[in-house]
Amino acid sequence: MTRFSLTAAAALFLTATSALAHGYAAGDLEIDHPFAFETAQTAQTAGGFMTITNTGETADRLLAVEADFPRVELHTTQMDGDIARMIHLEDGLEIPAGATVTLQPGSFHVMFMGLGGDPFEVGEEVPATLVFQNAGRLDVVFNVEARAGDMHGGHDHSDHGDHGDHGDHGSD
Ligand SMILES: [Cu+2]
Repeated sequence: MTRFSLTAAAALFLTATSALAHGYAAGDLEIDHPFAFETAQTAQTAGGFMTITNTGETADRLLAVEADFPRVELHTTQMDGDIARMIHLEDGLEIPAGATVTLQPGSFHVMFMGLGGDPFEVGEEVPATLVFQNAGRLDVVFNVEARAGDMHGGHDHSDHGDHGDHGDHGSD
């Protein structure tokens, strides 16, 4: 990689860009745009999302995510009739060779647990370490973003089908 000194303007540009999308690499894995949604004031949990691509020829496994909370777990969401249930992936999440695994609302996610009165706020950056079986440990930052459905102050339109299901994690 070419090294060069950044002018102030370029540094500002890079900072602004990285707020919108950011990525990481570890071994054969590419991790794109870890983010979380802002939470309600009283929320005890928050979901973390990202895309993980395995460009190699060997499967890897996201074993754990470490961050400064009482618990951090890997979950998946399964529909049980009309009820979305979160299931703790105790063996982690496989990232098959040549595959892209997307952690997203209604599916796989990182669950930050025990927020304890310190909600996630838009613009906040949550440092975490991803622990992979083969690729090892990777420090990343989850950017906290606004919930799309809340930007205009309401849920009048129901065109985001799974948004509400994932929204509160209240039963966790
Ligand atoms: Cu969860």
